[in-house]
Amino acid sequence: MLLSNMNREWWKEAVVYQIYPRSFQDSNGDGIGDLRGIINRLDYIESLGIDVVWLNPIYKSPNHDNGYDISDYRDIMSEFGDMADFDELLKGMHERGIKVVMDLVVNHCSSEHYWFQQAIQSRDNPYYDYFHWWPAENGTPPERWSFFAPDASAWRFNEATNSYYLHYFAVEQPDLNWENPKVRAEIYDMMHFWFKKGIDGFRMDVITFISKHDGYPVFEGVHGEAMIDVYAQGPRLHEYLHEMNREVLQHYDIMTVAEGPGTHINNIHDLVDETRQELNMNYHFEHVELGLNARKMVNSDHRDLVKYKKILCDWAVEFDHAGWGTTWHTNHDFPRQVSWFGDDSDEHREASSKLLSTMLLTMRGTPYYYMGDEIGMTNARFESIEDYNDLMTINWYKLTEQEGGDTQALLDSHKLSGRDNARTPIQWDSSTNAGFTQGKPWLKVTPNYPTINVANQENDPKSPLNYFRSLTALRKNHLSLIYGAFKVYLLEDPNIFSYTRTLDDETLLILLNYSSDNQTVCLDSELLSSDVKLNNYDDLVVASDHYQLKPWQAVIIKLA
Ligand code: TEU
Ligand code: CA
Repeated sequence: MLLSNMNREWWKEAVVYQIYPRSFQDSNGDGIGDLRGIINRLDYIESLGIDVVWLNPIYKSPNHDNGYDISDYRDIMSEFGDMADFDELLKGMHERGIKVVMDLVVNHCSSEHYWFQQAIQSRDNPYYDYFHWWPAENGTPPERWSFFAPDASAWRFNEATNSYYLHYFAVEQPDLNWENPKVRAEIYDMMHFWFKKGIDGFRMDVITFISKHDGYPVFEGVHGEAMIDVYAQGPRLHEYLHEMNREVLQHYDIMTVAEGPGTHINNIHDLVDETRQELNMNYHFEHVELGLNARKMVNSDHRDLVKYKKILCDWAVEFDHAGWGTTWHTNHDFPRQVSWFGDDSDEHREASSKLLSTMLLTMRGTPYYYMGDEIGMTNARFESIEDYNDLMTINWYKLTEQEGGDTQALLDSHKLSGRDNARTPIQWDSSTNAGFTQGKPWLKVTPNYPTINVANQENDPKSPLNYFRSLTALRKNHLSLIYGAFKVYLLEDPNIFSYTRTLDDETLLILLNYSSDNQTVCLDSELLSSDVKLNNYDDLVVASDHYQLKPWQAVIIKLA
């Protein structure tokens, strides 16, 4: 591939760093991270060499789902601060050359939003049509599965209107009715409000769900969680996104990324190809859901490297001619990368966390990197349901209990897969509560903070933190890692992930040993070189027909 043929864009060259504000840094001792806390850590954020920060929702919210239930889209959650703090934060980021992407949560709002409070009064209320309803005189509504409802049903009866409203997520998260042009106009107007403040883009929460099937038909033969793929097939999804692009997005130099449950290779081009004029990027869930059954129960595919590689490689080459992809291992909804994909034992934690970061920053697509992974933070592994805050784990626990199921098995799986694993406070130092708060943290700090923390790693040139900084720097100096052609080797090898990235006259080989054992990697002579650009060990054994890799060794090698 030739750079001169590439359609260069800043968001293709960026590394996105995700901040979950609730858990980043508390500044006033109430145990909840806040905007002032982020402002106080701006120099740290800049030191990482990242380009964009994605903030999870910071809007006014009663926090049934930690900000994903928004009661006022133009105001800041009181626990996080106020609009003056936001303006200062945005300015501070921009002064450091960092762009800011906000979460756009418009599939649903909060049941405390003015629109919903009006809507539930009567069918004549002008806001009634802002939501989706099933009139009770039509009988029981057809099955719709809810992620978070205590009874798993996405319909909830409302007495005053004698109708059921739709909520794909919690009862407190009613779905907005995009079929109503007034709703779309309100949303576009709100997006302009934030773009005029100077934000640099949106990560769009479950944006693939916004178009509902007319008349709420029965989804024949599809039940429970399997409905996710059907939810993503709403008939007017692309019409709405194209309209949003025309009305809002195309007027600014910004980036957009869909959170895309239900996206697959067979439908992705409709969403992200340039000619479609919809969104820039999407993230799918295929590799992070590998090994997960319903209710995030873990199955044996969890450690199947060959399946994992095949998913990632298929997506990497899918954008050869059009569109652009993303890479990620976790976020606030998934376990810590080192605990799920690596080996978080004392022996291998640092090497494996460096390896996983290497994959994310050298694979094709814009990396979305989750806060805390740069120091190799691990899963919290809560023992008791009492320790959980997340309504997902709590509701599935209750559901399992009601069904007379195995609640211990659910807890055991969620120690590995639960969302709260990645939501524990950032481990800044070895002082009380890891330096996150002077008060009582809203979610327990992971007990390994005296060992795993930023302060310890700052002064250690070989720490995961400093390795991550080298990676972001290296990526900036090698456009082949961004625009280069992707080619995989040894696809069927159950331990090794190896691939090249080639642009103009440069080829980089990335060798990753996803195992806690030594591995011999036999490759053709043109793939053997000792010109090492980055290595998570001090040395690399290159023989006449193979490389010898140590446990979780990751190397980036320039080929002659
Ligand atoms: O998550 C949407 C969502 O349901 C998936 O990420 C889901 O967790 C995954 O498919 C399960 O394997 C978004 C937000 O990221 C999440 O925090 C919110 O709770 C949810 O939307 C509702 O707004
Ligand atoms: Ca606080």
